Amino acid sequence: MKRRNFIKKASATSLGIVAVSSTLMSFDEKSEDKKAVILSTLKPIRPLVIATWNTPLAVETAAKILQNGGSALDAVEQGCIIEEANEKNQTVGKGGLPDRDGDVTLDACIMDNKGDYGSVLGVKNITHVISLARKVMEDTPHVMLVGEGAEKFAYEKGFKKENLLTESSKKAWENWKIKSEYKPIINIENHDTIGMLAIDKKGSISGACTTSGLAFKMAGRIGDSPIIGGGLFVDNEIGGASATGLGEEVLKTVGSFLIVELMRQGKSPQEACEEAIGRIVNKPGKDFKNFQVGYIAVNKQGETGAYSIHEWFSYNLFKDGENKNIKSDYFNKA
Ligand code: SD4
Repeated sequence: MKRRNFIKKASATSLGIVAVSSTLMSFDEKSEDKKAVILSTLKPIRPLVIATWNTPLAVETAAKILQNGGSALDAVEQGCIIEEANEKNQTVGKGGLPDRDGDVTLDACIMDNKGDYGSVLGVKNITHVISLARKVMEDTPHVMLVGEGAEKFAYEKGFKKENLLTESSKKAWENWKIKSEYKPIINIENHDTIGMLAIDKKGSISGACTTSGLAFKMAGRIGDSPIIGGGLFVDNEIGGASATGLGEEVLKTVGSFLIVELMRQGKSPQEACEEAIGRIVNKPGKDFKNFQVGYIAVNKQGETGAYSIHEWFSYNLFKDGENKNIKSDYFNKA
């Protein structure tokens, strides 16, 4: 049997043999530099949850569902719901910072182990857009609904109309209006878009991402978070990735899809996240000083990775029964 075919076969989990990506390096028969192929029978880590930023309650909620035998899809939805309801988190759900016109508009997407997804974009008056995205995935022939159409669909599905602009978000908007600086200044220590990836006891992977987007964005602006391959991507055979930070830069490099594809080629989740950040910061003339992007990733074996442009990106990780907030490594150490 050709070695290439052998690798393919050997990585099939149905054989109970698992190729560990950090050690399974890219294999090129013509390469002089023949790299070692190491197969492992290590048990995959599951259940597991990883989420962007300091989101202990969201991750704990998801983890409980998984520990009780629930699906990764339910776990990521219920986990994200926690942050959407958290009014103190001003970049997700209720209490999110509004656009320049004072409207809070939410973006979300969800993707399951079958490779199906649903997303909603620029939705007003609905707090739990992650559940709405799931409804799009499960109850419509489409994958994306935007604005008024998405809101109308929400009411048809029994979602309640809510005012998403809290007093403190309104105040922040009024302060912003004094200068009305039309540029996306990103406070690199205060991103709270939640991207979450989970592996359930059966080994199925799902992911979700929900946000109010960039504070004081132009009306109608959509970021990476509801765009599959941008803010989130899951391939149940390989793993998943999610993004936070300046969505425009994530979209230009199709970051989450890129990370999953790099893992497919044999990179570890950490290596894949680092390369995806590299694709942004290494563009000629790119001035990355004033924006942040952070990625998280997990592969089928439950290896995880995280990397950001600047310091202070963190993530919550639940594995082996423990839920920890971990500071990510980062590029800009100058
Ligand atoms: C966006 N990526 O809309 C989102 C914003 C974000 O923490 O992640 N903020 O571009």
